[in-house]
Amino acid sequence: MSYETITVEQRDAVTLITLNRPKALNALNSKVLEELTEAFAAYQADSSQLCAVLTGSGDKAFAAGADIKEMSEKAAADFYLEDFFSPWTSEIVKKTRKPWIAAVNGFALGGGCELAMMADFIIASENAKFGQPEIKLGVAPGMGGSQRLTKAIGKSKAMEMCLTGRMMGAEEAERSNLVARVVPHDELLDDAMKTAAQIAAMPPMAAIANKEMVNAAFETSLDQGLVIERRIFQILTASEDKKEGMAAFVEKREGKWKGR
Ligand code: DAK
Repeated sequence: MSYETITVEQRDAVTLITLNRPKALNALNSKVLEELTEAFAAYQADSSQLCAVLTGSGDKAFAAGADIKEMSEKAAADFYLEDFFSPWTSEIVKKTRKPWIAAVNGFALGGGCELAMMADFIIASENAKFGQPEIKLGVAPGMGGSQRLTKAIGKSKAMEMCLTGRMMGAEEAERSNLVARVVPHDELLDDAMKTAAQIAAMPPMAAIANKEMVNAAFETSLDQGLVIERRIFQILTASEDKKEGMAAFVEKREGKWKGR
């Protein structure tokens, strides 16, 4: 499938999706979100693909937010009637059960920061800058920023960032648990692709299950989360990959996964 605003490449079992509007710092417009929706659905549906990486083209930005030029022309009724960006507010995240990583190579602002935070985890280049500057435009986060940023870095820092619009650099983002790791700018894509390949080499059903469990921690009480964890563990013990994984360990060899 060919796209206008993103590129999609399969490298073995890893799908690399690149936001491709570098002149607009990869700002997210309706077309980008429509194409991302298709690309993530295709990734989810393709059983040969076991992990994905989302990054931005060019050296400066992952995504500098929703496209302000597009939004400036819309009335409140348009946002409401089009249910602007609604798939990305939660639907796509829920439908993509397989793992994906955001490789943040520069500005991740507004909707760009929100998109990165929807990933299972973020690997950031040392040039990455995160922020929710919507207040400066007279609005506020609309794609989960007020919620996911607060859950990731806590109320005080999230509130400060939303109220002042200040950007957080990569080092502070790592210290604040917003990102899993910071790597040299030139090594970002390589590092993210290697990490994705490492995940893709794991038993695929167990990868989905691990993701589901960790995500449950955001939605449930500890007691409910522990039950979900136990139940998923118990289901996995019935899988062919569990049998193979444990046999491979005992026989000191690599496992061969069936994904079931
Ligand atoms: N939209 C459109 N174009 C953008 C853009 C953006 N967000 N950010 C940058 N650009 C464009 C610039 O206009 C410029 O284009 P030309 O003038 O060359 O045509 C080009 O990218 C290069 O940008 P600059 O010349 O400004 O580059 P600098 O290095 O000087 O500055 C910057 C980089 C990232 C600091 C600056 O560009 C900037 O402040 N950008 C805006 C950042 C921002 O405010 N982001 C938040 C946008 S609001 C919703 C869900 C979500 C949202 C809304 C609704 N619903 C569910 C309803 C999300 C809202 C947002 O994200």
